Amino acid sequence: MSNLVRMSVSLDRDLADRFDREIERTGCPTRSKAVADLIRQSLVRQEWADGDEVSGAVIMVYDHHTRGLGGRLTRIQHDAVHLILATQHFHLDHDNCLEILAVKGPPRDIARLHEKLAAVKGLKHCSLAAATTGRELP
Ligand code: NI
Repeated sequence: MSNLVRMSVSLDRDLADRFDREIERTGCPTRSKAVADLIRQSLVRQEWADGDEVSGAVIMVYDHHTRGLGGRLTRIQHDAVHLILATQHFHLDHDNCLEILAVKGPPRDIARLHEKLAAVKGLKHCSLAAATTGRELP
C-alpha cells in the first residue's frame, strides 16, 4: 500500500500563481515536493521554538590578524564542547578565515552560543544555519 496521501487545497489565485512562479524559478520538480519542503521548514522552525534537540552550523569569517580574536573565539568554544560536534577552519586568503562549527543540542543553548560568538568584536560575519537532527522529521 502506498504511503502517499492525496490532499486538495484551495488557494487564492494570485498566491497560487506566485507559488508556481517560485517553483519554476527554483527548479523544484513538482508542486508536491515544494509543499512538502515548506511543511518540513515549518516543522524545523517549530523544533527550534520548542524542541529538545536540533542541529546546525555556526559560520564565521574573520581576519586572523585581529588582536585577541582567535583566543576569544576558542575560549567560547571550549565552554561549549558539549554542543560542538566538529569545527573546520579554512584559510580563505592571506588574511581571512572561514570557520564552521557543526553543532547539536538544545535549541536555546545553540542560539546562546551563536549570540556569544556573534558578540565577539572583530568578526566580519557570524551566522547560524538552523537545521534539524532529522529524528522527528519524516
Ligand atoms: Ni585561517
